[in-house]
Amino acid sequence: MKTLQVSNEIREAIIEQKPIVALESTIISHGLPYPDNKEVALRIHDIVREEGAVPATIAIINGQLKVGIDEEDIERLATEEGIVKTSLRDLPGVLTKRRTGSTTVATTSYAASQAGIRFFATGGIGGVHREFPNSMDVSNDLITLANSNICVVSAGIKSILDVPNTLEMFETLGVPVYGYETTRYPGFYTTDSGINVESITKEEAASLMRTKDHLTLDQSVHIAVPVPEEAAIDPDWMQSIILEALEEAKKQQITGKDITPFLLKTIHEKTNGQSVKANIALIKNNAKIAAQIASSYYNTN
Ligand code: PSU
Ligand code: MN
Repeated sequence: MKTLQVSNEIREAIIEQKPIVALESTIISHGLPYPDNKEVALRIHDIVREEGAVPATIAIINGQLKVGIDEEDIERLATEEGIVKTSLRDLPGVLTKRRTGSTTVATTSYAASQAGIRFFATGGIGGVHREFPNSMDVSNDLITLANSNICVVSAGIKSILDVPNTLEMFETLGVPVYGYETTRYPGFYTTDSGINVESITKEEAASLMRTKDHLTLDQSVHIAVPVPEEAAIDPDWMQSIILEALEEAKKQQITGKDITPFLLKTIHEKTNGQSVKANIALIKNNAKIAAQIASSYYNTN
């Protein structure tokens, strides 16, 4: 059984050691509303190319785990009902039952790593949920990143989660965390979560990946990039909206894999679309920076 289908363009780029940036697809099916989801998915392909790298969006189409999907696949993920949000534990089932699914950060990292891709841009990664003591909810993103040997560029984790405990978990798992040209860990919708972090430049990030190669360490590296200032949301206002959304989730008894999409949608409604604007601005910015780090990694000796 052939489990991984790598597009011709990506296969060639791997052989020629060109910079490649993996992109996830849960943001298309569950993270952003239509038509923003489709427009952004296509736009970030252009952004990655403008920086001299090759974009590789990853998803499961009719039971095939594809590395490098095309516009037709993106359209399906953006519009169809019943696309399965596929974290790592869902992957065997989605493939076996020949379903169509979007990949989370965990599954995207796994597939990218299998294909030999070293850089990945996303909006937000999952983490330790605030209700952890009762729900035991920790995203599989953290566990999979611990052994997929990839550089993940995101805008931090959002404060729907327990940010300090997520950072503790990264330490436990041996995943290095840096702020991109900042000493404050970004809070996804906001530029500063209030937590200190070590700063890194793109050249240093590329060089860190090479150092890790020499050490044969399999942990991923997490680079957190602050949302562009003009799209950032007031932290106090955001905090109150998050608390309302969490309360709403409790009332409606939303649990498990449904909780993150539910919170994103509720926050979107409560901010009159401002959260979506921030999400779009930061994913574009992350795609650009991931492409620049990837280019530096492959073009410097
Ligand atoms: N955070 C966001 N936007 C997203 C997600 C997280 O700001 O779209 C998605 C990502 O695909 C992430 C997944 O990998 O949610 C985590 O889900 P869970 O918490 O159920 O593991
Ligand atoms: Mn979960």
